[in-house]
Amino acid sequence: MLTTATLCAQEFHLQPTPQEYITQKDSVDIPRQYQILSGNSVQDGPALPLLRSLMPEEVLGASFRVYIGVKGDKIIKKYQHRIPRKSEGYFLKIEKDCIVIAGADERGAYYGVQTLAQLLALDKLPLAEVTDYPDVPYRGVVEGFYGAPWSQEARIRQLDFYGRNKMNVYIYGPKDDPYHRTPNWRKPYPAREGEELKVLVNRAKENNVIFYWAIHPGQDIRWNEEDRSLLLQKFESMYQLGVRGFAVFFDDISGEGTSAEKQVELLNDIYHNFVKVKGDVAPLLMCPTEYNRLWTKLEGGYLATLGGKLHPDIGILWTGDKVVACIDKPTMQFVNPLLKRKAFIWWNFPVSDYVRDRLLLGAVYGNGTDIDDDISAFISNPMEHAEASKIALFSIADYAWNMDAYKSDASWRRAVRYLMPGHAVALQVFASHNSDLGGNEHDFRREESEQIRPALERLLDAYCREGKREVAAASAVTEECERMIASADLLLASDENPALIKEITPWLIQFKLLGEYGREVLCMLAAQCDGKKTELEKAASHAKALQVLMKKIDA
Ligand code: 14T
Repeated sequence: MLTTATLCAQEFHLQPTPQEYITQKDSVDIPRQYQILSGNSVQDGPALPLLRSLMPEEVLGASFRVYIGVKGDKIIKKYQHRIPRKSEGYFLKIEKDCIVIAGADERGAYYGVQTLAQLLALDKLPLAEVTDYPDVPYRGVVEGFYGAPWSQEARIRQLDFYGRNKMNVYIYGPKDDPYHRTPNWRKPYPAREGEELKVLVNRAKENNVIFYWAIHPGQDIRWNEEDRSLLLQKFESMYQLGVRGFAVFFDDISGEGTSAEKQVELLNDIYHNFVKVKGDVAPLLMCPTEYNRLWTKLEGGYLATLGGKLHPDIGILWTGDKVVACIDKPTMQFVNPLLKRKAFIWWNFPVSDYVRDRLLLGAVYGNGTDIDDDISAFISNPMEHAEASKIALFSIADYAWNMDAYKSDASWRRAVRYLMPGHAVALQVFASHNSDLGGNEHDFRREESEQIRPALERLLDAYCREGKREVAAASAVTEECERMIASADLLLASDENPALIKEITPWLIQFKLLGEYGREVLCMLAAQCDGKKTELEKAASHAKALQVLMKKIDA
């Protein structure tokens, strides 16, 4: 029999999947007392506070030692040559009497600590060496959807989630924040909202996430000195709140605002007179009006103007061949030469603002695993349901960190387990049936209910062609209906992840009704085939009632 410890070790998988993880059979007890020896370069960032929060019983002079530093720091000199030559890379080594965390830079050291945090959740620390770095420089999320913006609490949980999943960017740009867009982009935030943003900015820093604040002025901007200066004043007020990343969005607008020449002039001006002057601000970003291939009018020269005239250090967002599309090599081969830089990918998944009755809880698949060298970023636009979005975000973090190793289905299952370890089976059943978007304006579809499809097809086929009930298929479908009902009940009754359950409750109620409905339909089929008239009528009236209930929830 497997012991709990070995079970843990077997199911254990570092997230996001590291580039190289070598373990020995041997392990070491989690040290009770230890001494931390830290290099100069980690004195200011969040790496050391995180390490101290994980290992709170620091004792001066203890024999077990934890070395943490950045390339160039004396304290980790011996391990210098083991640090990957990649930004945000790190080398982590666990020995019998010491732990070494050596980062290529401060964020690298921080990610080394995040990896250690995952290992510390095991019963014993495996003797291990991790050599790791991200494939894509910027990984994260753009809160860029239409609909109810995320709550303060949801955003705080998101930022912690990004830190743990080694995502380094959060772009604030909810379409329904009036101070982000027309009409109020010119005005500073009222005091209360400003204070809340300040809290988020600090939380982002604790998680080593760049908090980008985006402005969306295009619908009513006048290309004059007054609006230029109002925009810079707004950025200045955000800088005062602690923001150190800025973006200007020109998507989904019409009229004057769409001029490439004017947009370029404004962005280059912000670059020279704000970003460069401040000196401590992350790369400036812009979302073009023609932000996907379908909307690109090459004759108009819009993208060529951006490519040729926008300062090369300014990142350009791109959603791919369509508004909603997966990203592959041809996507990048089209756009990069036009932009004259590596596009900053804004992936419109799992955003659901154009299919609001759906939850997009399916696996993340369809993006090329050979595009790491063609993109400067892979950023996801999620659902207005923050917690539910984490299923996709978990795998997006995994994909963008290590494309070669990315396994869509395994990553999806780990995401589900991560969100509700105690109810992973139930949540997996629910997610597997809540993946597709249905028909939609962007023709973007996802696999759904794959595990039951063969049985469903056999059942339908036998019934439609021969009027027969295929027994094995019928019982497989009935069992799936029972699983749906039980999963819905387990999740509705659970207090494991209240924020998630709250978001998905209407869909859980519907899911249970759908399971019950399916079960009744199968009863009808059995009764009909056996010539049992009363039973058929009984099941039919129940099925009809369930249909009425489902219509109500739908509405
Ligand atoms: F900025 C862009 F990259 C972008 O994707 N903009 C919006 C985005 O805010 C929204 O969440 C997303 C998905 O609906 O698509 C863009 O919004 C649209 C897209 C359309 F095709 C708005 C109207 C459309 F007709």
